[in-house]
Amino acid sequence: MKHLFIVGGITGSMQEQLNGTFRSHFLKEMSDPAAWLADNGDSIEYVLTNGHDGLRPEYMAAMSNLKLISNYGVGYDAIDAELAAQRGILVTHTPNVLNAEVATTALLLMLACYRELLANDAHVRSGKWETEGGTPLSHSADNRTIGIVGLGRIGQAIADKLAPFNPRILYHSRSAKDVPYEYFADLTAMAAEADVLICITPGGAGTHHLINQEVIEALGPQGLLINVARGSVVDEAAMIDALESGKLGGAGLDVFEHEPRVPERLRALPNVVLTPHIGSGTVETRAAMGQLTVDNLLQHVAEGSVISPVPECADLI
Ligand code: NAP
Ligand code: 8YV
Repeated sequence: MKHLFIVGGITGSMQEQLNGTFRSHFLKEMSDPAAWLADNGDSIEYVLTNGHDGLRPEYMAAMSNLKLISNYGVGYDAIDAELAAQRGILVTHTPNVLNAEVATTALLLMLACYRELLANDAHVRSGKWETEGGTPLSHSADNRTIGIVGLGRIGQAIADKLAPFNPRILYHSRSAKDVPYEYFADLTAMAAEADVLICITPGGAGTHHLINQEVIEALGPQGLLINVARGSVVDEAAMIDALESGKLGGAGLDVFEHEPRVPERLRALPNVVLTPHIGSGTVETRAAMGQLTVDNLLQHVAEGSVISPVPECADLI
């Protein structure tokens, strides 16, 4: 049996599939993880974690024989993949199987903002429709200029899913792609041109506060900011200031800088729609992600290879 260190929770189906090959050690069941790792760290060859928790550097350091970190999620900014690669440790993640779901979440937030879904729902529930009449007209989501920040796997799925809304699609990423959309190397210029910005880059140092005050104010009083990437990509304080002062029209947010803590000022705003990091959070998509997470582990034990390594580890294969 191989020893598997599990950070966070896993589904029953994942556990069942792991049982024949691994002896699982759950971080959440350890009263003193540092002491446990001091005694047992050398036996751990495999880690299963997720995009929220990653793997703390001191835990990784305590696992001298670690071979593979399998991440239940596509974003792995909470794992130091470069350090892992230097140590010869493979990191795998779950690309592609969640593209459509996260794209749906981005559209859900955009549509809820434009069509004032929350205010309209609250109006009916309160009984005011009967006593006071209908609500003010909302705004159309059709025929908008939409700037996608990060036109990767999910960004492309968002563009595809937007098609029936007849958008003009702009995009910003580190390099231009062979796609029929307008590329903007300058994010502020794209924000000035767009009605909506949809953020779907990775998190981490490279994108920290990419959406800053200048970008937010360029998006403007009628503009809508949708963030399904990572909370760190947006300067949350600057965004809240702009939402409060009317310099930014509205926001649909699935991720937050210090989640699950969401500032009271943000929670109090009427011009935002907030969801608790549910981008990929359906039974169907989490099952597909869980399967790929497990398959990476099982294939490595059986054949020494993996299905979906992160780019930093490409040379290790
Ligand atoms: P991907 O295929 O690697 O695409 C990432 C895109 O971001 C690429 O277009 C890349 O541009 C761009 N990018 C990276 N660094 C950038 C920078 N500094 N400035 C501008 N653009 C930059 O990744 P993906 O599979 O689409 O996933 C994207 C991210 O979505 C994940 O890493 C995760 O953080 C987030 N996510 C969130 C949820 C959720 O539940 N809310 C679910 C899944 C994923 P280049 O191609 O030019 O390098
Ligand atoms: C998950 C995500 O919430 O894949 C990602 O990067 O952010 C989401 O799909 C998370 O990683 C699951 O643990």
